[in-house]
Amino acid sequence: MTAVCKHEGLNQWVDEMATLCKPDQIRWCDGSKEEYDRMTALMVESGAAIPLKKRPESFLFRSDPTDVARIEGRTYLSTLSEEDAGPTNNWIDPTQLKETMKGLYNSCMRGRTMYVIPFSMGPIGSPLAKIGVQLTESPYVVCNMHIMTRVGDRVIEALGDDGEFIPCLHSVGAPLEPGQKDVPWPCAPIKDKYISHFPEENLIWSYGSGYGGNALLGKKCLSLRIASSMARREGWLAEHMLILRLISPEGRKYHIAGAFPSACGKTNLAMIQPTIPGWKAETLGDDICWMKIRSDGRIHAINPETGFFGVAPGTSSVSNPVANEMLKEKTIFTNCALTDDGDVWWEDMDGPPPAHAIDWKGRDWAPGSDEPAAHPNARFTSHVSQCPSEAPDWEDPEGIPIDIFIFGGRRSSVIPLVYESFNWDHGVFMAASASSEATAAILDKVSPIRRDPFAMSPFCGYNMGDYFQHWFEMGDRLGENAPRIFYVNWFRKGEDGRWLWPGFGENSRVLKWMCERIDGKAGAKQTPVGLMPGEGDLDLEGLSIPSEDLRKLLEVDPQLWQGEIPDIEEYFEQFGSHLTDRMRTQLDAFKERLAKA
Ligand code: GTP
Ligand code: SPV
Ligand code: MN
Repeated sequence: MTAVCKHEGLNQWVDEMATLCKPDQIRWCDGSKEEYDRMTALMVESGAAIPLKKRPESFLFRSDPTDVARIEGRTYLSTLSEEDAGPTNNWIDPTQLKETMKGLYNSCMRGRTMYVIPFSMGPIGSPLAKIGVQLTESPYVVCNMHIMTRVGDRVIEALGDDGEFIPCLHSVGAPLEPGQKDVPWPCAPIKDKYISHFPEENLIWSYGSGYGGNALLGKKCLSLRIASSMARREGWLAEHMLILRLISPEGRKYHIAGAFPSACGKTNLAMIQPTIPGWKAETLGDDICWMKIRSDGRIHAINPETGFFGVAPGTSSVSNPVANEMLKEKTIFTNCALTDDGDVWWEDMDGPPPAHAIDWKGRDWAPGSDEPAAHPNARFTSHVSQCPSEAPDWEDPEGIPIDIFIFGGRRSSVIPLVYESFNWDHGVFMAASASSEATAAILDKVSPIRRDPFAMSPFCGYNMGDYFQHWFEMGDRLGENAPRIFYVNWFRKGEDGRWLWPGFGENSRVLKWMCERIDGKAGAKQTPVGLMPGEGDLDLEGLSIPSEDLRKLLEVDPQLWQGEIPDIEEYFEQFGSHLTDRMRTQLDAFKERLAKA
């Protein structure tokens, strides 16, 4: 039963948006299992969803080929002053953007039902939680939101008659004329897509896309772009980070928050199965982390989401046994291939490829085909409760105290396997100068390597120069309680193109070194880039890795690093007066260390 909403402001906003979008009807979502089942049944009937014989309560969706990932070129941060959005965001004046978008929204839901999805990011009632309400005509979005967030009546109850909520208007932008037959994945052409944020009003307007972060507005739009802007005003952090608990053989718990750009290993690390005997890991989150300093002086983290929207290709019992298990039932698959016996398939899954499959575009596929069977950004949506490594206290409303921050990216050269910052300010500099190679998680091509500070470049809801300053200030407030900061690169390649580091579960060896650093048990050597494990400091027992590879992985080549400097400088330069002198001091000190090396 849908609760009657007594929130006048919310009712009025829903009315106004319905008047603009003109859906045939309006449905308030209650978040129940019945509702989820009703929606999937509807989509199976329409042909949008394919039930999977091999995986109970699981469905395959195929998106429109133009709607397969986030589109950064169509993502906007609309502040009154362009300077407040900063040089890393696309900016349009709010009045102008709203005019354009109102034109698109006008009658955009004709022939369809508008769903009202009240959702909470974070446990309802948690001091860290925020409530949003998404309007959408996409039943696919409703089902994904059921998995990824806390949806329904309990949110309406928590809102009461005057609670604060973040309005999130979404439309796929494909009205139906009377008698017009629907397509499996309605969306608008790329030129009409807009993923817009108005951080000064805590407002989100998304138009034209039904995929991932463009359409599941609790994710990047609310939990990162809008939340990071709120976090700056309110003195907390909203980050693109996984949250992981490591447990040593002695039972000591370490809490790690790690930021890597899209498709650079967050889900894999969040679900790591350590290969070192006696060490265990528990998953708290794989994409988004909200953190506040509490009265104990430490920074505490929650995962605002309730599900995983993870990259499918590459997932196997070897790379990610936890996810492999999690996906056996109750999962939504998008843009994977379909096998003849009613299962999904993707590149680098266990076992040999099927002799025949239907690819993500719905065409016949066989091994040796020119194109992959699954789209490289094909994804699964599964609830946290299905994750075998889920931490029992993952919903703790007060959050988990963080010991370690990890930053990183995907770089086949230059950047070593791991290094530690000398101190907080140096760590902020390391994170701010992070870089990564392009992946399939972004539709529009960016340069082959780009600066992606804190893995937040596409997700920071204000001027990124001010974001760096906010991080420096958080360090000042944390003082002695500040987590230690590390940088990792799992993606170093040899000249022959193979990975130098085995990665995945073996990454636990690097994590163990970090934990031992905190406890003062492991050694490190000084290098110009930071502190690195010296000979014998990494636990490599039972791992056969050529010593030459290891040498490369832990090598700092001052000349190669010199080559990074102009790019880092140019990147920082664009922030002008928004770049704090504290960052310039770090850059100068780094240049000096390199020159002396
Ligand atoms: P988003 O969901 O886009 O934010 O991505 P993510 O950061 O969660 O990335 P994910 O864990 O899904 O990894 C993406 C890709 O990186 C997959 O192809 C993985 O196989 C690969 N990958 C993850 N960890 C490792 C690693 O330790 N070594 C290597 N070589 N590849 C890895
Ligand atoms: C990312 O791109 O970082 C993702 C996928 O996690 S999406 O939710 O589509 O943004
Ligand atoms: Mn992500």
